[in-house]
Amino acid sequence: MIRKILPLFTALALAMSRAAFAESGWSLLNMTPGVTDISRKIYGLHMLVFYVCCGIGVVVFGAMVYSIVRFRHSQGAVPDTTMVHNTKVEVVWTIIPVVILIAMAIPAARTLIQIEDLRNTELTIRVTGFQWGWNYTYIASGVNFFSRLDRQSDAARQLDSGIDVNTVPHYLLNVDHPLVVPVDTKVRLLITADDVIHSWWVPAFGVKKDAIPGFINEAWFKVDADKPGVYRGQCAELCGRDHGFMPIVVDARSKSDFEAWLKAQVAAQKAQPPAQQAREPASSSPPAREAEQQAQSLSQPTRLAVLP
Ligand SMILES: [Cu+2]
Repeated sequence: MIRKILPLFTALALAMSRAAFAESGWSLLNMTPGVTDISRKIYGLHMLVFYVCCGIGVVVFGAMVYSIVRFRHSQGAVPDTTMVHNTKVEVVWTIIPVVILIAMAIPAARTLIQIEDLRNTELTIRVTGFQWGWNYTYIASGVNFFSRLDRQSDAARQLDSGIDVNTVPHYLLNVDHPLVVPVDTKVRLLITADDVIHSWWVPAFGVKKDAIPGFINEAWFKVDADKPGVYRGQCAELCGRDHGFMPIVVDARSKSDFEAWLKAQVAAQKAQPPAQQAREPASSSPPAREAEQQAQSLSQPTRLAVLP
């Protein structure tokens, strides 16, 4: 009877503890596996190293506690004052960490090489960070727009705004124009900046790359075909006063939805007279005019240099 009940009881206890763990919020402390192959690999590496650290901790502290208890003075232990070194032990405590480090370095290097592999990308987007927002250019189609903190968050964040930030959806994590990308497509980002160093960071994609003025950094991601959705990130490089107010939002859509969106953007861009193009964020316009438009529409003055 007990043999039958015990596995059931154990399974129930496990399920309950898992649910309690998820509800407690403790699971939020860990990294998430994300929605790309690379992000899952990074998560796997993180867990591997975490478990290795746990194992080392248990062995080292276990040996320490055992020695302290077993060889205590009250039990008649006498310290060996003559021993200065022990070659065997020294060889062992050198070889074991070296083996552990190599065992961790091999999968890490493999993933790093994959992260840097920018062959066979299908869509290229230039990402330009500025104080304080992002500009996206779809290289092949020329579609270009600014992506800044959404107006609701911007209004609520002002001193004495009187707006309860809890009423603002995705407070400080929402933008006016999200970056739209297709799922199941290898998207290449060319990341740069106009003024100071920023960093384009979307945890769910496993991408965090510095945006440096005068340099173009590359990164890529490929969102799982079955994971369209909205993914959020932030600037990850302290870039000045409003560093905390330049979130990133990526809208990953199905390939057909993306194509339709891109077509509409291109058509809208063509339909606009040149003067209007300079004012409309979802269109291509000369950087100097964009700077004017930025300065007018932002609540604080903004500087936007012409790209080199
Ligand atoms: Cu920044």
